[in-house]
Amino acid sequence: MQEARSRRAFLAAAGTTGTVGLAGCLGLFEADDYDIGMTAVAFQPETLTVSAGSTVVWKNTSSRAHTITAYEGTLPEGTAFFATGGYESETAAREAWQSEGEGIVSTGETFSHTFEVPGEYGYVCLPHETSGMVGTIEVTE
Ligand SMILES: [Cu+2]
Repeated sequence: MQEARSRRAFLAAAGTTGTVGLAGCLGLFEADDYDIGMTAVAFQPETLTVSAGSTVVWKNTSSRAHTITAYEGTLPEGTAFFATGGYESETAAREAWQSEGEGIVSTGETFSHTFEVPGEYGYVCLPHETSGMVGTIEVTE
């Protein structure tokens, strides 16, 4: 979360600095406020490639509630599980969603995670798993 705040602070600062004669560009900074958006039943883009140490920001750009839940079995060795709601395992995240509808990202909300270890990370939106709402983060050296 700290990285996300730093990033947003940076973007805000960049927008402010660019105000002189570049007011038209402010919209670009806003649009770049996240890396992965969400439609009704899809992550966009579905696959994102970043370099190790990058913080990825998801934003719910749709009118529906979604989750970002790592597929635990796909995570590179030694990396931490990640999920909206802060659960420590895929099982816990699934139970919270199925029993209480918890762990969701509502419209306009963001979630971020920093990827330190190269490899492929699969994740899913639990409410729309059957609709194929899955994504992959490819982390390069
Ligand atoms: Cu979804």
